[in-house]
Amino acid sequence: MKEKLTEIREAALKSIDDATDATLEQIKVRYLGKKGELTAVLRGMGSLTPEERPKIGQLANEIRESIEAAIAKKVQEAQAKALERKLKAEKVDVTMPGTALPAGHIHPLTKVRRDLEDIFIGMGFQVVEGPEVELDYYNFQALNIPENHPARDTQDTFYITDNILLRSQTSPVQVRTMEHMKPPIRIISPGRVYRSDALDSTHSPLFHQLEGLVVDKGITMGDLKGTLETFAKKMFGENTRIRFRPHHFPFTEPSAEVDASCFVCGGKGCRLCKGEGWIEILGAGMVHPFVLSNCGIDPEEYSGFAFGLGIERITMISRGIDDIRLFYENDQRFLDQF
Ligand code: 2NL
Repeated sequence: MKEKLTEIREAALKSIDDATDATLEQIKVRYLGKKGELTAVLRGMGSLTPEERPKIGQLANEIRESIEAAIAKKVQEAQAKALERKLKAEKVDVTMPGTALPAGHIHPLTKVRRDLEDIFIGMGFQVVEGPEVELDYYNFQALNIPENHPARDTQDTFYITDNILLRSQTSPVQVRTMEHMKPPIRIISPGRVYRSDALDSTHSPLFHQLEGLVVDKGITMGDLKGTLETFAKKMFGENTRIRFRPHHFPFTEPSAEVDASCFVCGGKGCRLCKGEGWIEILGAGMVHPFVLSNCGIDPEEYSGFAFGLGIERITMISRGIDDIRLFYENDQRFLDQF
């Protein structure tokens, strides 16, 4: 019987040693279960002498314990191995450098609009906005643009009905402001404007304008020049000078086109200014008395100046961009340069 028990122990320990997770439970049942081999041997203890019985009983218990211990050890090893595998698979190297995600950034037109706004806010102007779908009255009539003026041609303006259109300038915002604001008025109106132009390197049916308007008692052309000179120096550099060339707009009198000295060559003439030394930056003038009275402001008591610039144009000049279409195509290779 003793030999039989030792055989069982050797066989059990060997098969535990070779066991996998799946077979370990079978082995346990095979040796230690109610119908197991060890139990079967112990059942035959009745045939032993009273002296042999406790010795064999003790041996059987030792064997049971050693089999149980071997199984427990095997289970623990398997668990440790599984944990190790899991830790290895899920390992995170916290010292690894992060992956930089490609970050978006401000569109050049937005950047320049904000710069322009900051410059004029710094001079005491208020930013006002208004509708892009406008009445003919605010876009043309109130601004002293006559019925037969070429700007009113359906070739140039997007009409929605006879008297509703997409604004072709941001002046209507200023007309609306003058209607309800008492002077002193110091405002800029940036925003989208629409003209029925074919798209080419310098024209787009949608572009962005920023207009300025100052109305108060005693406003003169000197105030206009000083304001625009301060603006030009802040936008293009402290050495920038400006000059006025006579022009005509229906809504200002007198009117002027305004040039800035070329910030690349300083006025000597170069590729940017096409040898001129000067670059046209905006149109301006003294608000026409008709426009003031259309808006309920007495031109005998008040005077004002106004100016309008294209944000695309200013951006193209200051950033050396030669094609307006680049602003709207959202080509990353273009946008990433700003
Ligand atoms: C340009 C330059 C300009 C104005 C816009 C304006 C607005 C009011 C009254 C008078 Cl409410 N003028 N705006 C003045 C001069 C020039 O824009 O090249 N426009 C076609």
